[in-house]
Amino acid sequence: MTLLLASSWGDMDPYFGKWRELLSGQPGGIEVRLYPDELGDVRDITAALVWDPPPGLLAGLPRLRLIQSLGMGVDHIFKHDDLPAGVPVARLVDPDLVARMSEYCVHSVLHYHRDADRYDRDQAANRWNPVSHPAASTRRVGVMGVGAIGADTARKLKLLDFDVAGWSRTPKDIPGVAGFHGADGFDAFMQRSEIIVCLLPLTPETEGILDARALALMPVGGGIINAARGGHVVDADLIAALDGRKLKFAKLDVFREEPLPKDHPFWTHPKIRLTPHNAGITNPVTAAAEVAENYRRVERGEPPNNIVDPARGY
Ligand code: NDP
Ligand code: OXD
Repeated sequence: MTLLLASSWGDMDPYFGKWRELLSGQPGGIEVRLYPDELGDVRDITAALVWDPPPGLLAGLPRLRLIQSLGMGVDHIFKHDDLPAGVPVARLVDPDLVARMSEYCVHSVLHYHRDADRYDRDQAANRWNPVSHPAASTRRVGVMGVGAIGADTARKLKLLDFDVAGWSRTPKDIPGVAGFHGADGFDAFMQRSEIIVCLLPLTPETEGILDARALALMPVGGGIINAARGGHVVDADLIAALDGRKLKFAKLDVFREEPLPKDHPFWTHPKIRLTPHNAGITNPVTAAAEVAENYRRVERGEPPNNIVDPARGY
């Protein structure tokens, strides 16, 4: 059995080199090849560890038994609709990555809750202007997607005393977090949420979910934090909501096109803060054991952990 590490991104060699070192060092060792230079005989490849795999690559591996995502999301695997039938797709569910993601979201919520930009502006103008801020218990935060990352984020925000709600496909029961679910629960969830934190997977159902209609439901002066996927936001609708004074801010880690094109209006918009899709970068040191475990499971003829449902897309 051999594992292929592949991505259609540019030079991933230093990162992939770290993965190879860690996977080779797992008990029993795992033979790792780096795409494209080390592809060799495709009949040797039984597992593929991928991020945005080159179109058609996976369908051309006749003995493939596992498609393992390098991240928690899997939209990058499903996007070309060219997967070999019957091969399970598994995602990472790494506590280290969950913690990095919820840290990013909590930090972003606190940034806006305490109006941090205002004090940057005041300092730049040598202006002493103390203002009392609302209590966290009166700040309504809505977490879209209450899965591994969303549930952790909601719990941490609750610990800070925010008034937190979650929206998911199926009902959830997180102590102290108001639950909304399904299409029927969407409008009420948006209407009560001053700060939206998007942590949904990108699927045909969630594509463009933060559009003009959804943003119009939010309270005036609210804002969104998107750490999920750029495809959740309709860019022009977000800019219109920010320019029209409906929304006060947007914090974005993910974009429809990445890297964000240099002439994209998000770069210079005064109400947008952005980061380069690094809210949570998979750490091979913490995630390698999970990949190795899935590799061993398919080697023994068992299903891998954290299989994704292709029909749902997550
Ligand atoms: P999970 O699969 O654990 O959770 C997804 C949540 O979204 C679930 O609560 C699910 O509902 C809900 N959901 C899915 N579809 C719908 C729908 N149509 N309507 C309502 N709710 C829906 O995902 P994770 O928490 O692990 O990850 C979320 C996303 O975060 C990833 O897909 C990825 O895109 C992004 N991510 C971004 C990173 C970054 O660096 N920016 C790093 C890691 C992840 P239910 O529970 O009912 O099924
Ligand atoms: C992921 C990501 O899905 O880093 O893990 O975006």
